[in-house]
Amino acid sequence: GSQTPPHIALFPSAGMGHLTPFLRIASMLLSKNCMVTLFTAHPTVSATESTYTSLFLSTHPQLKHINYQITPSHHSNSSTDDPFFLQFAAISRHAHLLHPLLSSASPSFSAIFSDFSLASSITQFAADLAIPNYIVSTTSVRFFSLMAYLPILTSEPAKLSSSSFEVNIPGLTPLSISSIPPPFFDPNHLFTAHIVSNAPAFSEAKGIIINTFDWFEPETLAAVNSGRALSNLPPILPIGPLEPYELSKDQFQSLPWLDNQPEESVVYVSFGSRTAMSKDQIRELADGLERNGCRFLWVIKSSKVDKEDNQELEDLLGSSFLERTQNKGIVVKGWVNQQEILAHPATGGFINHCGWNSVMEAASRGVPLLAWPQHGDQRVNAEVVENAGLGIWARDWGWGVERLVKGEEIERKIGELMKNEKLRDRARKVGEEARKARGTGGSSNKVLMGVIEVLNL
Ligand code: BUP
Repeated sequence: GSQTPPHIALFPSAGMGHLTPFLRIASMLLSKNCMVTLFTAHPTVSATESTYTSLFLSTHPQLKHINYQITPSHHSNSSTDDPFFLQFAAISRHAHLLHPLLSSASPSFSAIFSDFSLASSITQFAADLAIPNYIVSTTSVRFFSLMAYLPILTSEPAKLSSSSFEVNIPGLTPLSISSIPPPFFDPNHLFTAHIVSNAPAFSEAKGIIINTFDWFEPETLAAVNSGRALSNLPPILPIGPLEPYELSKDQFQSLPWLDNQPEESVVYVSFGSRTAMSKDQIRELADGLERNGCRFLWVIKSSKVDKEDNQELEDLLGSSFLERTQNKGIVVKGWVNQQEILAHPATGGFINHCGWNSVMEAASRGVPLLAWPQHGDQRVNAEVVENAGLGIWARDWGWGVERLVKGEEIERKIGELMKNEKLRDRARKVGEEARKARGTGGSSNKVLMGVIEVLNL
């Protein structure tokens, strides 16, 4: 190897679901004596992203940080008002700013790790500057495969029609049509167009780094890596579940309540950083929790982006719910330390939207899931969760926005989640397999060491 350590450029995209895996990768690379420069777009969509970045910098002083200024997109003439989709587009529009930042670095970059949503621009610069580019996928291999195949699906409408039964990607098990994100049926939707324009660049990458592990998605990984499916893709490199880095305690609301609950008795309820449920659905969920009588820790969001999130809990739930359930559960607003909650011995189940980071965090801790996907990759992820045996999925609850799921139905499913010994054992087994994968000699650890070895050449 060379004298100087490898220098890696990290390019995350918008949202905590995209930032989190990059910070975990940064921490891991630093611990393996790599130099790391993190590039972030300013302003961010949510305040949480800038808070996390600052916190991370303060605890990882070796990390170099470059903040580049962007002008946010506006939704007036676009197909969506989702602030995160708009930010993906804005970051891509400013990609030209990245070229000089990449070329002027000292020491020069040994590799780039970039979010899949930036693939097409970064690939060009990487080729131009002869820096190997690894794409980081922040979703399951299953959903990544769908994105990689999306240009073909949208170019032949017969292959992707809401009236068909399933979607076939040659070499992979078919995807149910009901799991395809609704925007994918509209080629002009910003989200669809964005993926279609980036997917062709996937094949130019040196590898696709994915936060998953062999045991969790064996079929899809084997099909793609053997070339039986999507043979144009470079190697898929499963290095997950990514190890969370230590978060400083005083930055989060502390939850002493959890410490006083019996082992594996509490249902943790959270739908991630970007899903806001309707008020009616929130009330039905409250009803379901109360009917079931389980202990719960519920993190509520009533708007998509943290800054606007100021509707009072009492408004949402009514003060009597909070009073009636005060011995059973707590409802919190704002950001919690999820990795700590999932690691807590009192946590026995997780009602979740199946954001991929949450899935991997639950997998590492062996906490069973009740999957309640809301949008995007989440139904495909839920299918992966179900197949791996980490959780149960009420398919007929739809996309969350499709219909109001009643308290009675929720009550029953919570019962299935919390009183099912088989599920609990299987989830524990998933946890063991996850720890094995990233431990010395484990599948993910070997893949990771392989990548670092190449960087050191
Ligand atoms: Br909310 C919340 N605390 O209060 P996902 C989330 N998280 O630590 P998302 C907290 O944010 P997409 C909170 O542990 C995970 O690492 C959580 O990522 C953490 O879902 C991350 O699970 C959230 O992938 O993204 O953000 O909804 O929609 O892209 O899946």
